[in-house]
Amino acid sequence: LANIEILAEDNVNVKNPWFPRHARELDNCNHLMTKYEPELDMNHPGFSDKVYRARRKDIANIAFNYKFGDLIPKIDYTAEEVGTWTAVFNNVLDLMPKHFCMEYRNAFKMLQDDGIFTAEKIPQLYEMSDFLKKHTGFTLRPAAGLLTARDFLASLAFRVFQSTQYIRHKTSPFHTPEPDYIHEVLGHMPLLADPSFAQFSQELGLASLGASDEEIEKLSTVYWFTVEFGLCKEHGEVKAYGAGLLSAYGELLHAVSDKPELRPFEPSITAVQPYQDQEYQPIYFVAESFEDAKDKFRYNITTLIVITPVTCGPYTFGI
Ligand code: TIH
Ligand code: FE2
Repeated sequence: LANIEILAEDNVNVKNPWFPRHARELDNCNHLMTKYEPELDMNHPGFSDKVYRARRKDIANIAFNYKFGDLIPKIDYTAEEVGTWTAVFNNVLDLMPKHFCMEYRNAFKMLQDDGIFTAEKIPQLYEMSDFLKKHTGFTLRPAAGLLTARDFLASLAFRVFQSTQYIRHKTSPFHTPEPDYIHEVLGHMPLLADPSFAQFSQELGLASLGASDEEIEKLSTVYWFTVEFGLCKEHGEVKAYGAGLLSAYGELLHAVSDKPELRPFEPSITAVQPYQDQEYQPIYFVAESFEDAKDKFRYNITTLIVITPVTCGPYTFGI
């Protein structure tokens, strides 16, 4: 843990903050938020499970030692971890036809056809990274836990998605308070193979480079209500595309019930909507489509934040 600096959550108003200019500089974008770790949160399902906590530490060490360009190490998942995967995977198979958006269903099928997605084994991070690289150029790198919004968003600018590798505690397969590998693989990764979605994700990331903490807060709120908990329309029906819904069936069923309030996705409104992560969302934003969400974001972003014109790696962004 020695090489990890923990940032205070209220580290606000930094002027001209440093930001990465190349994917290799993401080696410095590994600051963790500690709020849900099993060590610290008494409500965490793994709080009193010593074996679970030790396993989490071992897996986190892979991320702490990882450097840009390294091969992603293989993890031998235990039978217990695979059991948790199987339970969530089978749930996704049940819910997907009716409730998950078409882009997700298409990518899921490709992953099944490639033999990467099966109920019996947890795909390795490097397999998922190779798959995404072929489709949209996204690559994956191991993260030790929940990263600060600034670091997480910065990686998206380079089409890099930082992924945890540990598995949620076996006592709560259908909902975890923090991201885990099942959430990353079944929630996020299929959509990162979709070109429009990948582009939208990258543009959120590019907008974050050089942003103030206040601006980062707006961008991470947009991220929260789209990439994590977004709904979209499909032939007049409302479908889920947010990863926090796709990997957690309790919240998915809540989102598509008549309980929550649904509002149209509108970046300037969405970006300032307060949210919480303790309970199911009371409000969701509905996009017309990914193309529409991407265009709305692109054309309204300058009303939300002052864009730092950047040329970083192969990408240029600005006005
Ligand atoms: N609640 C999600 C799940 O159980 O898969 C994980 C998270 C999504 C967003 C924050 S934590
Ligand atoms: Fe997530």
